[in-house]
Amino acid sequence: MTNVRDVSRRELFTEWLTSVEDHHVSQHGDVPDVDPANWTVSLTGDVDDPAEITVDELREEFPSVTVAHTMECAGNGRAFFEGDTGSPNWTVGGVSTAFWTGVPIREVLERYGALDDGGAESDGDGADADRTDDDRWITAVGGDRPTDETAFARSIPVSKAADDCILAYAINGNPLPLEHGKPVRVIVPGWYGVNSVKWLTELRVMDRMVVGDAWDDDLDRAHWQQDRYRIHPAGEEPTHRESVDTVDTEAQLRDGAIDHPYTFEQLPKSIIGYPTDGETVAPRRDGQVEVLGMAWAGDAALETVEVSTDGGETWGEASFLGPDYAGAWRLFRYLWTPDPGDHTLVSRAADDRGRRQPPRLSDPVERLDEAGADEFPWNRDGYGANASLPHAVEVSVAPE
Ligand SMILES: Nc1nc2c(c(=O)[nH]1)N[C@H]1C(S)=C(S)[C@@H](COP(=O)(O)O)O[C@H]1N2
Ligand SMILES: [Mo]
Repeated sequence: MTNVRDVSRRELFTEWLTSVEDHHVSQHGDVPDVDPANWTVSLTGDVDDPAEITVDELREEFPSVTVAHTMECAGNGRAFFEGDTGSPNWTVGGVSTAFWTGVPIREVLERYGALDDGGAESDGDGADADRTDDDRWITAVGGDRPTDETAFARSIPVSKAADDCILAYAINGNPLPLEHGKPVRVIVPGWYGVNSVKWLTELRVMDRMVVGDAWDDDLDRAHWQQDRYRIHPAGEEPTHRESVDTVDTEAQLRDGAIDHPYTFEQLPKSIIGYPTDGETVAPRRDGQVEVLGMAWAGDAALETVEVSTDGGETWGEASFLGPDYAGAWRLFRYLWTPDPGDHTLVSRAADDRGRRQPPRLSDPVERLDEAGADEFPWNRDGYGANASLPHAVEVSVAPE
């Protein structure tokens, strides 16, 4: 079961900041009972000084920063795939942008001796000699009320955690509401929402991502890392891995670099907010219509957004307006001088790594590499649906 707030209103893609009320909500189990005064985050695993940190300590004894983060659920857009690819059946409602305030994870790791110096000689223990923060992982565990034998946990590389991730206790300047992870959650800027663990109870520093038996109880903490949120066909169970060479979701897919890619970094994507689907618009006095939307590209920088007003035949470049924060979407604008009648508007984003939204989603495939070069592969749980054409809007232009 998944509990969601799906706010599939196209108009929201003209507003850079999402209000807390309009921010999508997603979790797989039940929201826990939370008593902030007695909540602690334990720091365990490969650290010099394991610790139990209270929420007051996080707020009062560590510096705080505010980061802008466009959080997209990996399943956003899965409604556009053929056939059943799981729930919630998002069209565009699973992406939002907010300011999150909290403690840089780097500060916590440094204070308790959990960061490495990049592989310098260690004193004797050979296993650690070549250890760097790129091949160590940090596993965040959520305090979700248990509904089965799984616990919600996600692993990210220590290098990413120490770079820009935070333990957030506020959203848009106010304390976290229960559904967004009260009293404290992880925020992983530029990565799919699943990595941003809510109701954080433990951070464990490990030499691999979570695979199974690192804890001595019977809860399965590997499920949400290894079995779900993987890009794979139907009828195939993802292989559990201890590590990956790249966290770029598209690079994992390319040429089958990694079996069953993980949904870490967000793929480039854009969504038109004005005009909305089915709308009839009247051009301004100068004959133009201002097409507006939002575009994002995970950890990469957006390079261009193009807009087509003929269903993807020809394209023109949009300009960017407004706020520009790493890890957050950008408002784009395209000035269009239309003829009266019906038009299909499409947008596509490209980033500075050369990644660009493909035009189509593939039909169901038995192997990911059966998808065409201009298609994002169908996958069982419907992740990563960033193709441009399915997100088109049909617009009528009124006669003058
Ligand atoms: N503890 C916990 N954290 C979680 C989840 C969950 O089920 N349990 N769901 C994840 C998913 S799939 C998403 S998309 C984001 C959504 O965060 P939000 O509800 O604040 O928008 O939370 C993530 N963090
Ligand atoms: Mo999600």
